[in-house]
Amino acid sequence: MDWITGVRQGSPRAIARTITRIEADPVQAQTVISALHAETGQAHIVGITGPPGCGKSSLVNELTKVFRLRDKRVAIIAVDPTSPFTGGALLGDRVRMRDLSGDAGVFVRSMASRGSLGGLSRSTSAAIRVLDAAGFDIILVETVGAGQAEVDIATTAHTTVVLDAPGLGDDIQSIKAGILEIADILVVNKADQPGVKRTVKSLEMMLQLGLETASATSLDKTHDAHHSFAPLEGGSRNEQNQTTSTVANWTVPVLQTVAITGQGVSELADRIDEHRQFLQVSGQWAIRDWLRSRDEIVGLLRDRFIAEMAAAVPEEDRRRLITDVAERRIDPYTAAENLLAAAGYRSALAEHSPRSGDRRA
Ligand SMILES: Nc1nc2c(ncn2[C@@H]2O[C@H](COP(=O)(O)OP(=O)(O)O)[C@@H](O)[C@H]2O)c(=O)[nH]1
Ligand SMILES: [Mg+2]
Repeated sequence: MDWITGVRQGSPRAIARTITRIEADPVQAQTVISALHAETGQAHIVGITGPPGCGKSSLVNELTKVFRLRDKRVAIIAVDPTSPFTGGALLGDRVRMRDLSGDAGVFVRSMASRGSLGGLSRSTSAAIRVLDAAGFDIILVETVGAGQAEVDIATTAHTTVVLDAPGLGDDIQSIKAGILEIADILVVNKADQPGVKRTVKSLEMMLQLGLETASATSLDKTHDAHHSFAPLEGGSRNEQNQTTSTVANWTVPVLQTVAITGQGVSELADRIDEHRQFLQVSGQWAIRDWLRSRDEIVGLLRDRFIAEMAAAVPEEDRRRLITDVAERRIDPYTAAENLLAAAGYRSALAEHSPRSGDRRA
């Protein structure tokens, strides 16, 4: 198993190969993560998201230089919604990243986001774990703020930086209100361009509005989809939140940067570090780890479950079942029950029917 030694030693080739293995095959991912999980948990995972063209890649590049000057080892994952082989923007990114290459303290990788429902793929979280185990201090994950990936990054990252730039949306807000909820740090990049003040003002207004409408319990809305799974670990999320509600809250700063010159990037790096400290002191670092662990388990269960279902029921039968629901011959609950039964699972309805009484006793 010399790949694992290679990853531990931070060998770029070993890391690159391991990530490739993960991308190729979920079974490989299982082997890799089982071996490395215990050695993860140190890296600061920072999500960088925002509309296309706002300067995410340029900023990631500058940010990396700043962190390198501070002796941090930095890994970069650029999640491209298209294939890494066809993504046009990537060529420019490669040119930009060139001044970072040759530095053993920097690792750059682009990954496709396909493979899960529009969001971050399972292999992206696995790759993050690999880089964590490889000892990188900071893992910057660039995602295009264009859908599920931006919400996913908030559940994956410790710190989420949301970028905007003047002149992207004109009168229409280029950043949607929803994305502000996931921001720990807001950045208006291209501060050298006209309209910066207006963009900053409107972001500050939206932040203020959000603060007024958000209830104190909405700490992490992005996790609500899985709330029914929360009791897995006993302590509910609310219980956990109560432990931190007395700690001072984080105020989302609105920063200005010029990624092509590096202006303001050092302050951004400061704020990212401050946010890490805030998370650790307030106990939220552990909470986010807990939530991420839960989401990861749920995601794996879901993948596994769907795969089992697919293996148990031939595709044409599954298709026919879907058609039956679409054409109102049966309802979706019955269809799901049929699939469960075909895969050998007990019906949920049976639990509540009187006939199952003797079985439970
Ligand atoms: N004027 C100006 N241009 C910038 C700035 N940051 C990035 N750009 C340019 O904006 C374009 C898109 O940048 P890129 O980093 O690829 O954006 P991404 O799609 O968000 O990753 C490139 O041509 C950059 O050179 C900035 O602060 N000021
Ligand atoms: Mg980019």
